[in-house]
Amino acid sequence: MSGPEPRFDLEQVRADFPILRQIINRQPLVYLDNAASTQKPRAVIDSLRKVYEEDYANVHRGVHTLSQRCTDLFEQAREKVQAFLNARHAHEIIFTRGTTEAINLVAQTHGRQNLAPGDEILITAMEHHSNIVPWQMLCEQTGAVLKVAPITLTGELRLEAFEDLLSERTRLVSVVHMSNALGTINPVEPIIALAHARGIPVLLDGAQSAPHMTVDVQTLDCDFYVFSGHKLYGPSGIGVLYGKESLLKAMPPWQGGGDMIRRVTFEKTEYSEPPYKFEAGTPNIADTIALGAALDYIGAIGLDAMAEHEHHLLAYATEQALHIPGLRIIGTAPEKGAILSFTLDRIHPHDIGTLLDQLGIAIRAGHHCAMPVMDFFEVPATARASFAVYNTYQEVDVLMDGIRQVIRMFG
Ligand code: C6P
Repeated sequence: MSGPEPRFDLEQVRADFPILRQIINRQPLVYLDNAASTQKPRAVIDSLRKVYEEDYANVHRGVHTLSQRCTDLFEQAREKVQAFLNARHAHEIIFTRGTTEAINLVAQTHGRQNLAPGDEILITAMEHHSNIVPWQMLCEQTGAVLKVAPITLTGELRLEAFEDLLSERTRLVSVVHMSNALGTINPVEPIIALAHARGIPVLLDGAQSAPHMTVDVQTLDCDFYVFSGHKLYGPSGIGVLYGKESLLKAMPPWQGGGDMIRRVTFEKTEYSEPPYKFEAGTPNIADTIALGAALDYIGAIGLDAMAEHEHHLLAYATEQALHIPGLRIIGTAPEKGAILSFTLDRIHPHDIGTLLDQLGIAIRAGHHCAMPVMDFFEVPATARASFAVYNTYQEVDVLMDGIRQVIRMFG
């Protein structure tokens, strides 16, 4: 049980997450399924309760005090996201249900508007289904073609092959910042530079990067960046699309309804400006405000200190895993986030997941919504342990002991 001490009070952080005190299957819970969704700190739970007990009303509509107060809290959350991503303007932040909805929004607005038959969208071979299927649907609708940049056996993007696939027909590049199946952190700076040199906009899928590294959308100069609140200690059902002002202004609206209009007559409707143009209907008010509380919580600890701790946990877990006979790590890129995907000889990942659960250890087993990645590595699925701010070296030890027990049980 060893590794550098975190730069924050880990015991205090653990105490902030009430769910972590649970006993699961007669064992203290060891929660290592953070890439799927993180647990919620008291500050987020309290924020939700406070909104519903003290501040709740519909937003952007009422002249009454509660509606104005709730609107202020809602718009403050937008400003917190703006600061979190260092976006130039608050109106570049659009609230969605999550990463999936944000990518679909871009596909059906920017994509529909800009793609013609024969045009190309370039993704990579390590994408989550959320960054594959919306583009396939768009291709069916427009006659565009989906191109896929290959990866290596370590799980890294082949950058030269990516560059070769950029053609004069490429209209959009959409790339995962950090892979959920492999942990790979993609070299997004050169990816963006290569695409921009040809005038091609770039979307970054930040579902896994936002919780684990500081992202500055102005420095990166990405055109779109998307993430989900629930992987970032916030509630589920709330996520973010960041888009550059000029792109958002040029995009048509997505859904029609209340809040996204300036004036409606039966003959013609004038739309609002971004972000409201893309936020039709009553939004997810309380969860948006609680996402703001999650960002405050992260800010108080410091995302860099969190990332450093998670990196140490990953290094420790990787080093321990390498000593386990028959364990194969899937995803060995030098630049990796806090994800350990693995298989065991002759034991199906679902059995690993089920048996570890009996020991109180929560991991994810499956294809992780990245079936093409599984196909590439010729595995049906992997077992995946993923780390968050509240995990400890001792929990890594419990995981490794658990894996050894699983191997013993299968003889
Ligand atoms: N990955 C995982 O266990 P949503 O479901 O919209 O919040 O996020 C989708 C998504 C998109 N891109 C990446 C890289 C992701 O990791 C995810 C969600 C979870 O790995 C659930 S499949």
